[in-house]
Order: sequence, then C-alpha cells, then structure tokens
Amino acid sequence: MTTTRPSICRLCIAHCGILATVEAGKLTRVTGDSDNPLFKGYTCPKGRALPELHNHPDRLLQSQKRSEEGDLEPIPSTQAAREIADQLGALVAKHGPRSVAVYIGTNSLPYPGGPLVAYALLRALGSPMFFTANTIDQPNKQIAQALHGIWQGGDQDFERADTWLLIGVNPVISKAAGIPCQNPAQKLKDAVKRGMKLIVVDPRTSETASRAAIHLQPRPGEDATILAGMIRVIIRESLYDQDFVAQHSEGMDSLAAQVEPFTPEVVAQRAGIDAETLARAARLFASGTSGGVNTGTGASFSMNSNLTEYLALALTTLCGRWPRADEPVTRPNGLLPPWQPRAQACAPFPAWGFGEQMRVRGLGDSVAGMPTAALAEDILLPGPGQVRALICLGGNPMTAWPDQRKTMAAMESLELLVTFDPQLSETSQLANYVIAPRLTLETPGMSQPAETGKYYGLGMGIPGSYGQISPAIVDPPANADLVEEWQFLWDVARHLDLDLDLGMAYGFGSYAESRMSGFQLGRYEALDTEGLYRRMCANSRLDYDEVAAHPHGLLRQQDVLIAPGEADCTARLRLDDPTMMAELQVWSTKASAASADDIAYPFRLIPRRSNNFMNSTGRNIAKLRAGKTWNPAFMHPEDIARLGIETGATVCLRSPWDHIQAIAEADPTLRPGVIAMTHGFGGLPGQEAQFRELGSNTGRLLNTEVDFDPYTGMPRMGNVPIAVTPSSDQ
Ligand SMILES: Nc1nc2c(c(=O)[nH]1)N[C@H]1C(S)=C(S)[C@@H](COP(=O)(O)OP(=O)(O)OC[C@H]3O[C@@H](n4cnc5c(=O)[nH]c(N)nc54)[C@H](O)[C@@H]3O)O[C@H]1N2
Ligand SMILES: Nc1nc2c(c(=O)[nH]1)N[C@H]1C(S)=C(S)[C@@H](COP(=O)(O)OP(=O)(O)OC[C@H]3O[C@@H](n4cnc5c(=O)[nH]c(N)nc54)[C@H](O)[C@@H]3O)O[C@H]1N2
Ligand code: SF4
Ligand SMILES: [Mo]
Repeated sequence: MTTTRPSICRLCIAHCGILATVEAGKLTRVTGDSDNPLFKGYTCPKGRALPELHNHPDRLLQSQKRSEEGDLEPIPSTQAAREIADQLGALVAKHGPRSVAVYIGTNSLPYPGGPLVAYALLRALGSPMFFTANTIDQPNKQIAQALHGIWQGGDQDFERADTWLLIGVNPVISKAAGIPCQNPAQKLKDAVKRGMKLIVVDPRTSETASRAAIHLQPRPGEDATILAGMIRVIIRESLYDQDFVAQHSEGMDSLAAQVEPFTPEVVAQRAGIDAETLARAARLFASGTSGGVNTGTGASFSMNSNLTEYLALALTTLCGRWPRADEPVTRPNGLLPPWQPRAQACAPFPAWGFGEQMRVRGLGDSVAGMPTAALAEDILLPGPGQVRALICLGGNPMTAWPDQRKTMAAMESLELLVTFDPQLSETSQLANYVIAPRLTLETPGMSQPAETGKYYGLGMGIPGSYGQISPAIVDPPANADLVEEWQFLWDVARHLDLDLDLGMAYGFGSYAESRMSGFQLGRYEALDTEGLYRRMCANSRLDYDEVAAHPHGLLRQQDVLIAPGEADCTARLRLDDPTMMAELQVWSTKASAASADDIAYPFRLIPRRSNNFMNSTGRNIAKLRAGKTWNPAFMHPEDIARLGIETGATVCLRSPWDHIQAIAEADPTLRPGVIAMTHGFGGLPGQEAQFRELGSNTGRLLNTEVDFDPYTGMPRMGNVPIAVTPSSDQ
C-alpha cells in the first residue's frame, strides 16, 4: 500500500511542511507540500533526503552498551534505562548531584519533549549542570538583549521593510535569522524586487550577499568596528529617529562619545573596506523607514560578539526600527500562548552573575545558559563537584565542541557517557550507552519549536499565527527497539522514584511574553507523545485540535495590533551599558586587524554552512555529499595559485594550537586571505589520516582557554589565525 501524507521536516529551525510517501511500510519519498499555507511547497535537499536518513543501512536499530571488553553490544532499551538509572543514582549518592550533566545538541529540535524532560530530571536529581549548544553558537544574542533591554512590541516585518542589515549570517542557506525561513531565497528575491535595500557584511559573497545593494566584504572579526562606524555616521549626520530615541531610550550621548574614534577612515583601515562605502551603507540604512539588523554565527564566532550584538541592537534603536502602537504584530504566535505586545521597552536585566558557577576560569551561568565550552575542563578537573556522567541528546561533542583533543580526554574520563543517536557518531563511539531513538517521521511532530526561535534572537521564529501538527507517518523498521528520548528519560526518573516538574517559559531572563506554565509527569502516569504535545500547547493561541484538523498546517489571520505603551512605563532601552562601553573603549584602542598574528599565521579561518548538511547530519548520505566525503577548505583562487597548488590538493592548516589536513577548493566569492570551512566533519583524534574519507575537524584548531568571552565562555571559533602550506600527503 502507498500513502502520501502531509507532515513536518524538523531537521532545521524552519520546520517546512512536507508530503511524505510511505510504500509497503517504508518511507520512500519526501517533497514540499504545495498545500501548506506558509511554505507553499518549499523544501531543501536535506528535507528531501529524509527517506535516506530513515532507511540508512548504518542506522542503529537497537540501543548499545559497552561491554567489559570495550565493544558495543545490543541491549534492550528497557534494561538500558534501568541500568542508567542505577548508575546515576549511585553517582549522585557518591559524588553529589552536580556529578551528572546533560548536553543538548541541535538534533533535539525535532523532539522538544527530550530537553524538557532532561532538564526536569536534572532538577529532580538536584543538578544544575544543564548545557546546550547555545553557548558555542550565539549566546551574544541573549546577553546583548539583557543589557540593552527588549522592545515589547517584537521585531519589524521583513516582508514590509525597506532596508535590512545582515552581519555574518547567511539565511538564504541557514534559515538562521533575518529573512523569514519559509523559502528565504524567494522571500529575499521578492523583497529586492519590491525595492528593499539589503546591506550585507560578510567576508564572502554568500548566497545572501549576492543580492545586496551594498556588500561590505571586510576582514573577519571587525563587525563591532563596522557597526561603531555606522553608528557614528548616523549620529553625526543626525540621521537617527530623534523622537523614538528621546521617548524610549537612554544613553545616546555616551554612546556617541564612545563611537567617536571610529571615523570612516579608521574603520576602513581596520576592516579593510572602503571608507566611502561604509558611510554610504550607514546613510542607506538610516534612510529607510522600517527594517532590522540581524547577526549570525560569522559575527558571534570572531570574539567581542556581545559588543557586536549590542551595537546591532543600539543601531536598531537609534533608527527606531521597532514596531509602534497600532501596527500589526509580526509574530503573534500560533502554538505559543497569545500575548498583547505593547509599544514600550522592557528594561535591561542582569545577563550574568547568578546561578551555578563552573569550577574553571571564573565562568558560570548566564541568560544564555551554562558555558558549554568550559564543560570539558570541568569534567577533567578533579575535586568536589566534578562531573562524572554526561547525557547527550541529539548532539555530537566530538565534532562540535571546540578543542577536540580536550573533549576526547574529557569524554574518556567520564564514568558514564550516554548518547541518544541514530548512528555511531564520533561521540557515540566513546559512549557507555548509545540509545537508539525513533527518527522524526516515526514520531508525532509540531511546529512549536520553530516558533520558540523568537526567544533566542531577533528575526527568528515564525511570522504570522501558524501551527502544524503531524502524527507519526511511518512505523519504525520491524524488529527495531527504538525509543522516544523523553519517554526513556521519564523511565529513568521512574526507576529513581522521581516525579518530574516540567516548565515552559515564554521568553528569557526577566522578559516574558506570558507567565511560565508547568505540569507534572508523575511516575505512575501514562502519557504518549501526542499527549505531551497537547500539554505543551495547553495555552496556545491556536486551538490544538483545530490545528490538528488542518494537516497541511493552519495559517490564521490575526488582527492583533500593538497596544500603546502604559502611561506610567519608565523602562528605557539602554544605549550605554557600562560593560559594553568599556569594551568599546578598549576596542577603539586596538590596532588594525592586521596584527602580529599575520606574520606567522597570515590566513583567517571562518565558519560557513553547507546547504546539504545540518552540522554533522547528512554526511553519510550519498545524495547529499554528491561525491565528496570531505569538507573542503575553500580558498580564494589567488591564494591557491600563490601556494602553487590546484583545487583538490591537500593543504595543512595550522593554528597556534594544532593542525589539520584538508582538501583545498577554489572559491572566488571569498575575500583573499580568508579560508572558509564547514564544521561537523572529521573522525576522532587518531583518524587524521582519513581526511579524504571523513573530512577534517575544524574544532581541532581552536583553544577554549586563550580567547574566550568572560560571561558565556564562548571561545574564538572564527577569524582563527591560520598558516597554510601545501601538504606532501596527497
Ligand atoms: N569549529 C566549529 N565548531 C562548531 C561550529 C562551527 O561552525 N565550527 N558550530 C557550532 C554550532 S552553531 C552548533 S549549534 C554546534 C552543534 O553541535 P551539536 O548539536 O553537538 O552537533 P551536531 O553535529 O548537530 O550533532 C548532532 C548529532 O545528532 C545526531 N542525530 C541526527 N539525527 C538525530 C535524531 O533524530 N535524534 C537524535 N537523538 N540524534 C540525532 C547526529 O548523528 C549527531 O551525532 O556546533 C558548534 N561547533
Ligand atoms: N544548511 C544548513 N543550515 C543550517 C545549519 C547547517 O549546518 N546547514 N546549521 C544551523 C545552525 S546550528 C546554525 S547556528 C545556523 C547558523 O547560521 P548562520 O549564522 O547564517 O551561518 P552561516 O550560514 O555559516 O553564515 C555565516 C556567515 O558569516 C560569514 N562570516 C564568517 N566570519 C565572519 C566575520 O567575522 N564577520 C562577518 N561579518 N561575517 C563572517 C560567513 O562567510 C558566512 O557567510 O544555521 C543553521 N542552519
Ligand atoms: S532541513 Fe530545514 S529547510 Fe530543509 S526541508 Fe527540513 S526544515 Fe526545511
Ligand atoms: Mo548552531
């Protein structure tokens, strides 16, 4: 029998509506769903490869346990849950609750019950050690919002805006921020046709930058410099929104004084761009009447990223780019609760200085969560509180965490490492237990996780009031023993005689759109995933059953307008946070980016995403890797020629900390001197020679302890000084 049903691809934050075909009990085809009112048939190659992902011959169909001899052997999942519960109980009894940590990676996104229950389990055990990929991604987004304050009316609508500024983000491919992620390439094309002026700051002419009215192609790592320069032009030429600034912000005069050293000439010299083009970009942005500023990983990886994001928010506020009273709300919510946005500020709130402390480098909790880049060190440091057990959900520390050698030492030193992974990822190869999960289309799904993007940063989430709910589309393969992560963790809690309190927050820090909602998972209760999602959507704006009755997705016109600010509101958006102003002051005294590093390490390594992979997911799928099993080192053709090599040659990339071999590939879209590589590739330490088969791990070139953010631990993961030499090992 063949059935084709609507569902949701959950591989990335977009959560596209799809049509999934099942033949003889097997998922055989995934296409876009032209009846989906939001996505209108859009998908990307990763989504269309869901059948290959589900039916992959290497997929784990049974959970695995490491034997005394060190081999992984199948174990029934119920027994694994019991054994893990016993071991966690023993570790907590012996070393205290802090000895148990959880790490949530990007592939938890499709299964929102997993992180919720994992967090509740840790809390029930008494451990504060909850880590996510956020602090090795863009923790600057929450930090900067806390320091600047949050506009309670939300962000402006891309589809009605006339100017937009994107810095180190490539949403056409990544769906990360800025352009709404439902077919971003088309949305950008339409916007440009309509007359929108896009400004992009990127050392690479990315798929997004290629449509820009002005593309600044700077040296990496100078985003704060460029933003300070733009702000200076806008203030000096009085191009800012004087009414908005006077009514809703404070501190513009001190900001003006701090950006004074950033003349167009200074910025041009530091960033390696043209002074006049910088001034033109500032004037063009300020000349618009609506639009936004969004940054991405390019900006967050290259240090001083809180400052960059803070200046991006300051620029947004200076130009009054926040929606006002009586305007429609851009993101009124669908499967999140209704809220009444107001045209007023939520005052700044503490960004750090509370919660759990790490035992290393003075790092601790922040509004962005616990510092993941310090966890390996904490695991390796003996003494009270040392982490002895790590549970990884949908993440792959051995390819994703900066400094792979240290990460390896940490993973190997643990008494208990548990991963939930459909394949033997690099991390799973080191685990004591690998729990085999159901894959997306074998579980119910909903679009709520895509909406929650808006609590991470501006320009994220779903515009409009939309919801989609999908039942499981295909049964797991016969004879497989596969779990839903949240249910497995609930089982672990049951074995430990724990009831779980689940909490849903709708905002972060002091900013809340609506009150937190909670519910209990009692140990004697019975609940399936559909039931869990119902509870998670209990307060949603759209009725759960009504959304479920629209299997292609429900897009509801909402006439929610932004309410006027309250008469007694005294909250202001802050433009001169003292920590940020001090950082800017020091930043202004820095010499050009062409620093001493350049003599020994003349190249700069930057991150980039590939359309065919989601971090480390997809590399074992032939159709996605299209003949290439490696992640190339993209270099400008002139740089390749200067090394006397050609595309396909092996190069050695050396940072001050380590080296990797990689395969060079010409890319004329790059600024010369800059090398771009995707992460998520490469084997374990010891497998370096297999870079052609496995690719190269860029995290090997990073050091978490030398350059890092003092509040989030975010290390330098971009703009990495690199020496490149041709390698004899062809
Ligand atoms: N050098 C360098 N390092 C980086 C980055 C970079 O650009 N450069 N980027 C950083 C960023 S932004 C992030 S978000 C992190 C990502 O860090 P992680 O989230 O830790 O890394 P992923 O590669 O996304 O790990 C996904 C894991 O989930 C598994 N998986 C696939 N499908 C499923 C599923 O259905 N269920 C479960 N349970 N598991 C599944 C995959 O096999 C893989 O092991 O990496 C960070 N590290
Ligand atoms: N197809 C696909 N989509 C993904 C992912 C994926 O792996 N594949 N990963 C997901 C994840 S986990 C994340 S966090 C998001 C990330 O999404 P984005 O932040 O959009 O990441 P990229 O697509 O790499 O775009 C970053 C851009 O920054 C530029 N850049 C690098 N260094 C600098 C710098 O110093 N300054 C400036 N101004 N620009 C710089 C790069 O050239 C690149 O074009 O994407 C998500 N979506
Ligand atoms: S991977 Fe992302 S963009 Fe691609 S189909 Fe899936 S949800 Fe859509
Ligand atoms: Mo990420």
